Amino acid sequence: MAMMACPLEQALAVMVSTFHKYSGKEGDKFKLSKAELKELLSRELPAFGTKQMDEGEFRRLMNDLDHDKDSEVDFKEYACFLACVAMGYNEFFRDAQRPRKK
Ligand SMILES: [Ca+2]
Repeated sequence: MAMMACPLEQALAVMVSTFHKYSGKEGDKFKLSKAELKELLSRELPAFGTKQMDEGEFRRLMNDLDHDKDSEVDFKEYACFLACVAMGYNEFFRDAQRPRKK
């Protein structure tokens, strides 16, 4: 597939395929359960720090992501979360590029 040569398209495809890699494990095939979300975060987004997250923090994160309160994270909720993470990265890079006193 020629289109896969473009990094941004590749990144979007990875976003989608990563969701399905975990959402299909148990329960609703198209939603992430709490356990699936936890596994996805710790394996695919280790920089996010879920390893150091305690149960309460993880529950709060899950609660924040689960906008429609069905106790699962659907693709839309996951996509919103990744957009938030991307915005966090953006701020990080922007701050890192700012001239700093040495
Ligand atoms: Ca939900």
